Amino acid sequence: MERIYIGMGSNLADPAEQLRSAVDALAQLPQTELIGVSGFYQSDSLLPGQPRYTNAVAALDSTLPPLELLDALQAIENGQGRERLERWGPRTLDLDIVLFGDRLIDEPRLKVPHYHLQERAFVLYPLAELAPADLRLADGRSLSDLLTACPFVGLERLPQN
Ligand code: ROI
Repeated sequence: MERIYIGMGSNLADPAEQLRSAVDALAQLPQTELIGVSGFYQSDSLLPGQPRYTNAVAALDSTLPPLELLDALQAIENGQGRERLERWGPRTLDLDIVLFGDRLIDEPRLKVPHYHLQERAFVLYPLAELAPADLRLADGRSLSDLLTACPFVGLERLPQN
Protein backbone atom coordinates (compact mmCIF):
# COMPACT_ATOMS: atom_id res chain seq x y z
CA MET A 1 0.00 0.00 0.00
CA GLU A 2 1.42 3.36 -0.98
CA ARG A 3 0.22 6.92 -0.49
CA ILE A 4 -0.34 8.55 -3.87
CA TYR A 5 -1.17 12.17 -4.66
CA ILE A 6 -3.14 12.95 -7.82
CA GLY A 7 -3.20 16.44 -9.32
CA MET A 8 -6.53 17.28 -10.93
CA GLY A 9 -7.30 20.11 -13.31
CA SER A 10 -10.09 21.25 -15.60
CA ASN A 11 -10.89 24.34 -17.61
CA LEU A 12 -13.88 23.24 -19.69
CA ALA A 13 -17.49 22.16 -19.18
CA ASP A 14 -18.03 23.20 -15.52
CA PRO A 15 -14.56 22.56 -14.07
CA ALA A 16 -15.65 22.15 -10.44
CA GLU A 17 -18.22 19.54 -11.49
CA GLN A 18 -15.53 17.77 -13.55
CA LEU A 19 -13.34 17.57 -10.44
CA ARG A 20 -16.21 16.30 -8.28
CA SER A 21 -16.92 13.55 -10.85
CA ALA A 22 -13.23 12.69 -10.97
CA VAL A 23 -13.13 12.32 -7.19
CA ASP A 24 -16.09 9.92 -7.37
CA ALA A 25 -14.29 7.92 -10.06
CA LEU A 26 -11.05 7.81 -8.04
CA ALA A 27 -13.03 6.48 -5.06
CA GLN A 28 -14.22 3.58 -7.26
CA LEU A 29 -10.78 2.45 -8.41
CA PRO A 30 -9.89 -1.17 -7.57
CA GLN A 31 -7.33 -1.87 -4.84
CA THR A 32 -7.60 1.78 -3.87
CA GLU A 33 -8.95 3.87 -1.02
CA LEU A 34 -9.65 7.59 -1.35
CA ILE A 35 -7.96 9.24 1.65
CA GLY A 36 -8.73 12.90 1.08
CA VAL A 37 -9.37 15.77 -1.30
CA SER A 38 -7.96 19.28 -1.03
CA GLY A 39 -9.93 22.43 -1.54
CA PHE A 40 -10.56 23.60 -5.09
CA TYR A 41 -8.41 26.45 -6.41
CA GLN A 42 -8.91 28.67 -9.43
CA SER A 43 -6.09 30.26 -11.38
CA ASP A 44 -5.31 31.65 -14.80
CA SER A 45 -3.94 29.20 -17.34
CA LEU A 46 -0.17 29.15 -17.64
CA LEU A 47 -0.77 29.47 -21.36
CA PRO A 48 -2.59 32.60 -22.50
CA GLY A 49 -5.89 32.42 -24.32
CA GLN A 50 -7.40 29.54 -22.34
CA PRO A 51 -10.18 29.66 -19.76
CA ARG A 52 -9.19 29.70 -16.09
CA TYR A 53 -8.47 26.36 -14.47
CA THR A 54 -9.85 24.76 -11.37
CA ASN A 55 -7.29 22.51 -9.69
CA ALA A 56 -7.20 20.24 -6.65
CA VAL A 57 -5.22 17.30 -5.28
CA ALA A 58 -6.52 13.94 -4.09
CA ALA A 59 -4.73 11.51 -1.79
CA LEU A 60 -5.11 7.76 -2.40
CA ASP A 61 -3.85 4.62 -0.79
CA SER A 62 -3.44 1.94 -3.44
CA THR A 63 -1.73 -1.29 -4.29
CA LEU A 64 -2.09 -0.66 -8.03
CA PRO A 65 1.26 -0.52 -9.85
CA PRO A 66 2.06 2.93 -11.26
CA LEU A 67 1.39 2.19 -14.92
CA GLU A 68 -1.89 0.45 -14.08
CA LEU A 69 -2.93 3.49 -12.10
CA LEU A 70 -1.90 5.71 -15.02
CA ASP A 71 -4.06 3.62 -17.39
CA ALA A 72 -6.98 3.93 -14.97
CA LEU A 73 -6.53 7.72 -14.72
CA GLN A 74 -6.47 8.06 -18.50
CA ALA A 75 -9.66 6.00 -18.69
CA ILE A 76 -11.29 8.43 -16.24
CA GLU A 77 -10.08 11.41 -18.31
CA ASN A 78 -11.44 9.85 -21.48
CA GLY A 79 -14.70 8.94 -19.75
CA GLN A 80 -15.18 12.60 -18.89
CA GLY A 81 -14.86 13.63 -22.50
CA ARG A 82 -11.18 14.52 -22.72
CA GLU A 83 -10.17 15.11 -26.31
CA ARG A 84 -6.48 15.15 -27.08
CA LEU A 85 -6.52 17.70 -29.87
CA GLU A 86 -3.38 19.63 -28.96
CA ARG A 87 -0.70 19.24 -26.33
CA TRP A 88 -1.28 21.71 -23.45
CA GLY A 89 -4.75 22.47 -24.88
CA PRO A 90 -7.82 23.20 -22.78
CA ARG A 91 -9.26 20.04 -21.23
CA THR A 92 -12.32 18.78 -19.41
CA LEU A 93 -10.10 16.78 -17.08
CA ASP A 94 -6.42 16.27 -16.43
CA LEU A 95 -5.27 13.72 -13.84
CA ASP A 96 -1.56 13.57 -13.04
CA ILE A 97 0.31 11.29 -10.66
CA VAL A 98 2.22 13.88 -8.64
CA LEU A 99 3.78 11.58 -6.02
CA PHE A 100 3.71 7.79 -5.69
CA GLY A 101 4.89 6.73 -2.25
CA ASP A 102 8.58 7.47 -2.17
CA ARG A 103 9.19 6.21 -5.68
CA LEU A 104 11.26 7.87 -8.37
CA ILE A 105 9.77 6.82 -11.70
CA ASP A 106 11.39 7.71 -15.00
CA GLU A 107 9.56 5.94 -17.79
CA PRO A 108 8.51 7.27 -21.18
CA ARG A 109 4.87 7.48 -20.06
CA LEU A 110 5.38 8.50 -16.48
CA LYS A 111 7.79 10.70 -14.54
CA VAL A 112 7.33 10.90 -10.76
CA PRO A 113 7.68 13.25 -8.93
CA HIS A 114 5.81 15.24 -11.59
CA TYR A 115 8.24 17.37 -13.58
CA HIS A 116 6.58 20.73 -13.01
CA LEU A 117 5.62 20.26 -9.39
CA GLN A 118 8.04 22.88 -8.05
CA GLU A 119 6.77 25.70 -10.27
CA ARG A 120 3.04 25.03 -9.93
CA ALA A 121 1.40 26.73 -6.98
CA PHE A 122 -1.91 25.19 -8.08
CA VAL A 123 -0.47 21.75 -7.25
CA LEU A 124 1.80 22.59 -4.29
CA TYR A 125 -0.76 24.43 -2.16
CA PRO A 126 -3.53 21.85 -2.46
CA LEU A 127 -0.93 19.12 -1.89
CA ALA A 128 0.14 20.88 1.30
CA GLU A 129 -3.43 20.61 2.64
CA LEU A 130 -3.19 16.81 2.53
CA ALA A 131 0.47 15.90 2.94
CA PRO A 132 2.34 15.76 6.24
CA ALA A 133 4.16 19.01 6.96
CA ASP A 134 7.53 17.28 6.84
CA LEU A 135 6.94 15.48 3.52
CA ARG A 136 10.08 14.81 1.54
CA LEU A 137 10.00 13.86 -2.11
CA ALA A 138 11.90 10.79 -3.28
CA ASP A 139 14.55 13.09 -4.70
CA GLY A 140 15.18 14.65 -1.28
CA ARG A 141 13.40 17.97 -1.70
CA SER A 142 11.05 18.94 1.12
CA LEU A 143 7.54 20.15 0.40
CA SER A 144 8.02 23.11 2.73
CA ASP A 145 11.07 24.27 0.74
CA LEU A 146 9.12 23.98 -2.51
CA LEU A 147 6.28 26.03 -1.02
CA THR A 148 8.68 28.74 0.15
CA ALA A 149 10.13 28.98 -3.35
CA CYS A 150 6.71 29.09 -5.05
CA PRO A 151 4.59 31.94 -3.76
CA PHE A 152 0.82 31.72 -3.43
CA VAL A 153 0.21 34.13 -6.29
CA GLY A 154 -2.81 34.18 -8.55
CA LEU A 155 -4.52 31.33 -6.71
CA GLU A 156 -8.07 31.69 -5.46
CA ARG A 157 -9.31 29.02 -3.07
CA LEU A 158 -13.00 28.42 -3.61
CA PRO A 159 -15.17 28.56 -0.49
CA GLN A 160 -16.37 25.01 -1.08
CA ASN A 161 -15.69 22.10 -3.37
N1 ROI B 1 -2.77 26.33 -15.76
C1 ROI B 1 -3.43 26.17 -14.58
N2 ROI B 1 -3.69 27.24 -13.84
N3 ROI B 1 -3.82 24.93 -14.15
C2 ROI B 1 -3.57 23.81 -14.91
O1 ROI B 1 -3.92 22.69 -14.49
C3 ROI B 1 -2.88 23.95 -16.13
N4 ROI B 1 -2.59 22.89 -16.93
C4 ROI B 1 -1.94 23.03 -18.09
C5 ROI B 1 -1.46 24.37 -18.59
C6 ROI B 1 -2.01 24.65 -19.97
C7 ROI B 1 0.05 24.29 -18.64
N5 ROI B 1 -1.85 25.44 -17.70
C8 ROI B 1 -2.49 25.25 -16.52
O2 ROI B 1 -1.69 21.97 -18.84
